[in-house]
Amino acid sequence: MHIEEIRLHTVRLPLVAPFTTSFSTQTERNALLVEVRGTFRTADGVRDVLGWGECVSGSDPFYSSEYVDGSRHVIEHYLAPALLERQSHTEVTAETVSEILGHVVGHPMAKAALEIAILDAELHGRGESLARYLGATRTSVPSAVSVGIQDSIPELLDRVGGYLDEGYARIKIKIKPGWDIEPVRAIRERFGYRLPLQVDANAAFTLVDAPLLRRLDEFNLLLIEQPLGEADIRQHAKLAAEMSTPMCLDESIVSAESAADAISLGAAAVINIKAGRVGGYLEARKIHDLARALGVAVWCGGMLETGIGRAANIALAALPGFTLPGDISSSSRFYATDITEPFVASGGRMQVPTGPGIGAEPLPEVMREVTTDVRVL
Ligand code: OSB
Ligand code: MG
Repeated sequence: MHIEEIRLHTVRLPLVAPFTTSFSTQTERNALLVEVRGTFRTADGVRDVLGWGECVSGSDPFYSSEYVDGSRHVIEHYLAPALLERQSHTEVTAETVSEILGHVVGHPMAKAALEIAILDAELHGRGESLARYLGATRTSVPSAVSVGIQDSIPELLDRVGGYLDEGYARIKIKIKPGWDIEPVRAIRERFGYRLPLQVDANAAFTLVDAPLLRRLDEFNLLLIEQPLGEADIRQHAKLAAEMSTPMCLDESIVSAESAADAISLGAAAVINIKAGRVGGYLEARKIHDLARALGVAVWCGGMLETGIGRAANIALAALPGFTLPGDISSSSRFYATDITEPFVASGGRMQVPTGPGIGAEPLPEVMREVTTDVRVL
């Protein structure tokens, strides 16, 4: 496409309830959205196109090194200028974005947001959905939910019960040292051993905790997600060899290369794929393809996305290798008012958007209320 303008919108959305992980408690989401306007050449002429992408970095650099203000800065001062410079002599396409931005070290979430906004615009030009473009084979995907750390076991059981009443296909609970075995035991005692259940530690443990973590083996969990540090791929392999619960990596998988390393070392029986963490939906598809070829299950992670990021995640999760339910819940799980038409799961499933591109766009009247900053690049 030819890019005419890139706009960065920062929005602030209150959460319906605080979301606590081993690394923070969040009561709102500050999200950075990329809007790309330009033109796209088709067989019948040149069309105006518009695309949207969501940057999944959080307010603070606690999940990974990226954070909203840093992402906005690197897009404004490095990434967007690199794309605009390139198109002064060569056409920029979504499939060349990661190569064009390759000289900037890191910042995968910022790069991913630009790539998906350009891809959304191009797919609008071609009248093709993201799901179809990526190679999706399903028209709906299972909808599962991530439950934050609660103040007490009774509150946890209430929340889980509420989500089960809503029909979610699987429950994931966040764990940390001191909130680990007992919450899992309580859920099993209340809801039974057949409920699809998994845990996510967000890197809060070390190998010294192996004897404790092994106690999770008796609870028939689908998987344990990222118990150890981001850089600890070898330690995860060691821990995996000592546990029967399947080992799943999130933070440690930053590229197709790290996915291949983790799989070959025995550190990942399962991979949580988040497009932002790996630099975009194209790299995410690569990891899917690699894992599928090697018989490793993948599922689609979430980062409290607004409807823009959620729409794209649903398309990704419709690929055939996504054999476990993803952290793809209804918009209402986090937001009373989403910036797009809300996504609503029904019967534990979410319909895959069929419209062109990601199949969702911000509602101007909501954007007017929640926008805190706009930059025109
Ligand atoms: O580790 O999967 C994670 C949210 C923010 C940062 C990291 C994680 C999460 C979640 C939420 O678990 C998943 C969702 O968006 O539903
Ligand atoms: Mg995780």
